[in-house]
Amino acid sequence: MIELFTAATPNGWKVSIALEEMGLPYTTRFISLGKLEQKEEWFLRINPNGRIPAIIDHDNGDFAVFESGAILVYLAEKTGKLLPAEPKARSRVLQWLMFQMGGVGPMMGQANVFFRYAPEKIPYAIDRYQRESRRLFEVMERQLKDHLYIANDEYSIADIALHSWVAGHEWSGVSVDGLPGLRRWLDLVGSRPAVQKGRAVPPPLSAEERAQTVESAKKMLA
Ligand SMILES: N[C@@H](CCC(=O)N[C@@H](CS)C(=O)NCC(=O)O)C(=O)O
Repeated sequence: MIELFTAATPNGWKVSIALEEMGLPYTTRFISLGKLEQKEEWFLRINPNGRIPAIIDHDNGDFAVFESGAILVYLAEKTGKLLPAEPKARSRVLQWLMFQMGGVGPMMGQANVFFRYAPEKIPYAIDRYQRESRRLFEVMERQLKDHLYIANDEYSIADIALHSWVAGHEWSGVSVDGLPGLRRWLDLVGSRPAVQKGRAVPPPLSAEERAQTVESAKKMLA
């Protein structure tokens, strides 16, 4: 059984969606970011970076994996699903996965920080990260106008990783106007039952928990 340590955020949803898609049984351990549980000593032994998500594979000698991209690859290799074996097709999936991990995630993450949480509004920083996110969406548009899915016309872990972030474009203040291929793909991936199920893990925060998480984020960033 896989034990998933997660919270209701894009990086967390990547893993719950993948587990749902792959039909792997798992238990969920909700980590309260509001209470900074991710920085506690017991959790740092699972993820030295002190962030969610992480997994422990209890069917593989209690093997722990952190970093959402590495978790997606681990689960794909474990099940033989959503990551092709043929070298070129596999490389294309990994290229788009890295594009998410090194580009879309960090840029949208920083857009959220400066647009939503920073104690002072710094227009240059907000603009910089929103514009860079939009540029990355335009890169995706060029690919998605001729391809059903992002890597190979076949659904993969790269779609899971990218969709988890891009679906939150409104929260980041980044428009998808004028990007018909991206919008089609957002609807296509978003309509998958496993995506909807995975995005509901863990259940949405109460208003109080949400306020506490926002306050903690603001304190960490002050
Ligand atoms: N590169 C990491 C990023 C993980 C990450 O930033 N997680 C956020 C939630 S989406 C988190 O745990 N934030 C709390 C903190 O920074 O302490 C991954 O992809 O797993």
